[in-house]
Amino acid sequence: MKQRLLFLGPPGAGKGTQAQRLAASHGLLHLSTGDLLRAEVQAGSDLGHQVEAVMASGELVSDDLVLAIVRSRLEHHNQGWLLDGFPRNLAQAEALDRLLAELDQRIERVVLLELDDGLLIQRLLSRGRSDDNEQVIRHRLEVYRQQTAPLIAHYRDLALLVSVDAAGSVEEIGERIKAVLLD
Ligand code: B4P
Repeated sequence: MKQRLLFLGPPGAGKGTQAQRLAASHGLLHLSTGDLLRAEVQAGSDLGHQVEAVMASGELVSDDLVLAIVRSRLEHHNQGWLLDGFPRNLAQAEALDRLLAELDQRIERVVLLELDDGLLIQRLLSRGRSDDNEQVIRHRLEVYRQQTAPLIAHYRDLALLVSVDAAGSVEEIGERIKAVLLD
């Protein structure tokens, strides 16, 4: 199976849910920028204070902060990894390419999880995280369309992209993902 992966998709598509399962079953490092940022907020660190309001509004945290977090985790990790929710815009994707070239590593596959807006909103509202009210969710979807969706073409051009239908049970989607990582 491919060992160096990105999960891409709109908020609520289930990136975190699927990434956690796949990383646990295949011994990959699971790097969720969302989880790492939330941990900083919870810990009340300086970084947490800087990002709290941005996350609550549904905007993206600054590229420099996110990149520093990713760099510190990948720098000393030579085995398989799964990046979940990063990169989130073209600047982050280009910075990741530079970082990986420096570390002599490369992305093997990008999995795009696709789901209708109706289902996304439904899932996020039932998750009930503090940034999951309808107004913020709609804004996050807008940010996704404007800033993150251009990455689909970027990774398609690099022949790394595979799309997976993210509607169905967690198990069904997990099987679809494993199937596209085999060859
Ligand atoms: P993230 O933490 O990345 O979260 P997400 O996109 O909202 O959700 P995800 O797709 O992982 O869905 P999940 O599995 O939880 O981002 C949060 C914020 O962090 C961003 O808005 C931004 O401010 C900041 N941030 C993160 N990364 C950044 C970056 N690189 N640069 C700048 N800012 C960044 O699933 C959603 C819900 O659906 C869950 O309740 C789950 O249980 C449920 N679910 C999952 N699969 C299901 C299924 N098959 N059926 C039914 N329910 C399902």
